[in-house]
Amino acid sequence: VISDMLPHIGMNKDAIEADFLKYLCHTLGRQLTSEDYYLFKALSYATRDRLMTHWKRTWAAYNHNGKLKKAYYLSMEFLIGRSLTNNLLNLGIESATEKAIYDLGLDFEEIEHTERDAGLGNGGLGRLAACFMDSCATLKLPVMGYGLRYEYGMFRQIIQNGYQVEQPDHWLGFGPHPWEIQRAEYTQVVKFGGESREYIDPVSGNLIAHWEHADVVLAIPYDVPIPGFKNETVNTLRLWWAMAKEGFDLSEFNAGSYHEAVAKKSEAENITKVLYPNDSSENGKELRLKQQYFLVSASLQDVLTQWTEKYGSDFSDFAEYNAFQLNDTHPSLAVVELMRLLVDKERMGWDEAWRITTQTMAYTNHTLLPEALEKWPRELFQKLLPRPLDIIYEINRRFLTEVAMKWPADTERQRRMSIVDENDNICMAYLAIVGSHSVNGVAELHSNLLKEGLFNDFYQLWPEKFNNKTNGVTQRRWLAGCNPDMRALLKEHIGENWITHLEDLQQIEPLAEDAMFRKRWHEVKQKNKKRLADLVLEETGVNLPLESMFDVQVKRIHEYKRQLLNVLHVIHLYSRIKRGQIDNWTNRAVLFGGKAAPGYAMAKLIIKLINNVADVVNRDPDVGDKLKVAFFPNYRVSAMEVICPGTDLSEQISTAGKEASGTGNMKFMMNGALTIGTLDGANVEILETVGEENFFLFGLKTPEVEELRRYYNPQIFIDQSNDLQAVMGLLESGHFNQFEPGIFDPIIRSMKSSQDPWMTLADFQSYISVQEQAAHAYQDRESWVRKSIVNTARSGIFSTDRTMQQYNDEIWGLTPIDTGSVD
Ligand code: DL6
Repeated sequence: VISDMLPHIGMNKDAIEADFLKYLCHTLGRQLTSEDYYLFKALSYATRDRLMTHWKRTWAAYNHNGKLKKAYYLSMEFLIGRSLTNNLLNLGIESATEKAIYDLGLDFEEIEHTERDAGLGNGGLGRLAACFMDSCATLKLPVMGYGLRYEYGMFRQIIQNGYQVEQPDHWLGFGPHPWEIQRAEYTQVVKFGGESREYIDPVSGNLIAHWEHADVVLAIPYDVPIPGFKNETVNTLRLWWAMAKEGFDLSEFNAGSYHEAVAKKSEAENITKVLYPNDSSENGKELRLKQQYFLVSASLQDVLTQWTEKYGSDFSDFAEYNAFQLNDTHPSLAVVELMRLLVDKERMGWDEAWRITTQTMAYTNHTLLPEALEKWPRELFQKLLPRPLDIIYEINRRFLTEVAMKWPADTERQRRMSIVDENDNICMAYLAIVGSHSVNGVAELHSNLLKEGLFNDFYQLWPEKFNNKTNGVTQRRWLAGCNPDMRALLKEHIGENWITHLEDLQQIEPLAEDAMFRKRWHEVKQKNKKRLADLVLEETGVNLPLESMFDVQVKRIHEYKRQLLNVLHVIHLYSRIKRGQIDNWTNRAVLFGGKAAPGYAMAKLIIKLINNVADVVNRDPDVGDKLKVAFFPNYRVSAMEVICPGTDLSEQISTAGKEASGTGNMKFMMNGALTIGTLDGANVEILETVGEENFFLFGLKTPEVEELRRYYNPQIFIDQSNDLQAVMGLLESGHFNQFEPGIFDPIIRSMKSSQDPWMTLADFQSYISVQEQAAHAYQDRESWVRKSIVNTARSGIFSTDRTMQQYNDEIWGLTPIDTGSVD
């Protein structure tokens, strides 16, 4: 490893300071008084240097140290957020670095906050992928992430007149991202279009195909280092960027066809231009299918190139040494691409290629929502991916034969299970299941619902494929990094082993009975609330009183997540204040945040409603500190790092059976918030872990939702509840939209419709009465703090270290590698 030939790079304050100054002055040509951005960049380079030796050694340990099984996490999204603080933490040099910076008379926090979030994901699914990468490196597992380097990440949300307005997020706009390294030497070529021509291979006699007259696009890899926690492992996240093979066509340009001259180039480069901002509905766009194929084709070719460079064309034990995890159906074309590469390129027989493919692929499902299940029209495939389409048909033909053998004469079942449906759409989830040896959901309830409902036919055919892997979050970012005061308090009492063994937090539970500890715990929470309140004030102009209960719902805006139910509760509180029903009142600050998919009109209208209600409530002199409401704009990873430590009550209120898992729920719990929630997703496991006395449970359960759906009549719930009548009365009277008559009618209509799939009104009464219990509980500070401590103490199982250990034990079977031991 070349870096071993260089002088050792010091990890102490003086060495860091010297490198920081060197980058600032010699590389960037700036000085200490320059803008924070340059200070950030210089500090990032100094930090990256300290990752480099271990990164190279890790790569060498994985690739030049005999045969070793590796896993590849294929994901269209990695929602990384900021990296500087996290990398300093995992390197164990945060205090030395902070000291170096402060000694130079600079403000470390300001520099930290200059970093733009790498927003290469929509929400939970993308952030989960980033947490997984952190945990794999910490567990020393040889896992590589593959994704796309979008030039524009998740849009920036601003609020104008209460409405969401989207602005482009050109996160790379300030020049090269300090955490990535281009590796042009590993460039791959990806094909689109043309046609597929089958012929018999004269050597093997197998039916193979030529993919002819295709357009090609270059896939250029950019590698991002993923350090484990103080363990000398630095894994790699490889993000592909699309570049046209032929640059600008000068002859066409000279001939006057400027448009044609640039068209091909920009068409190719558009592939990684922008992240699709839909988290829960299929995107259905040609460009999205191109992105998906681009990701899997480049990644699989990359893996196969590395394999053939070492082992030639002997693939007999490929499946023993390679595992691919498909993050949702987005990369499920990997099944087809691996078949194509093995059959067409490596000239392998179909059966052998299929054995290898199904033994290496594993699929994770992240949603039960039918509208999020991807289906692609056959014609689109024919146009863009003619050869992969042939392969899909052959996979389906063989698969349906297997189904017919198991259930002869059951043609209805064959119809239901076909990868190509009766409308000639390719069902990507079915393709992923058929092509994988493992299919998992992301929380117990969700995995069971997959088996009982959505994938029941497949479960009957292959029960052994189905399993559960409950999600988690990394405590490095979501506790140690984002809550330094709690970290310090924990360190005083139980040390820091929990940073890699989160179950150790259990040791603080007995301290819940120690009044002094509770006092300290409360002080930490209040300090975090102050930090959050300052940010909310800066971003929204709303002042959240620190003694009020901070009641927070931040996540994507979607009807199933029921921000509407929360708004109804806010209106209910407001109506009580106006009616003078304020005996035994608990002051509350309700914070919302989240982005709506740009094409999702109802979600955008919900944002407008929240803002209008906030406006009315916050301006009303009768309300004062009793109730404050704010909508936090441009919710993102770095905002959550301030929001979750400062939260008292975490809102996890989706319609039962709709939220696959949730991971925000875990971040809040870990930081000592209490949950108010339905029995949905991982809430079920949180409740089991903390017990009913430390959780505010309400609402219909999944089977009750399904039962009620058959005869749902929301009017009955309105008729039965004076509170709901008062709330609906205020809404319908236009109280929150006096100058914009009728704008909220679609919301009112949908809640009052018997077809409302989210059954918001059915859960209203139960929700407000449990909210009332939460408000009373908050008044007993000692008891609330006890519950808060218990929530943190029992959050150990919600670490992605546990999740990754389970993926490894039950799906991948990798051996942890001590990179320090490579020779
Ligand atoms: O598994 C990560 C995350 C879950 O925690 C959320 O419950 C789930 O909604 C999300 N799924 C998606 C995919 N599409 N949809 N909806 O983002 O995955």
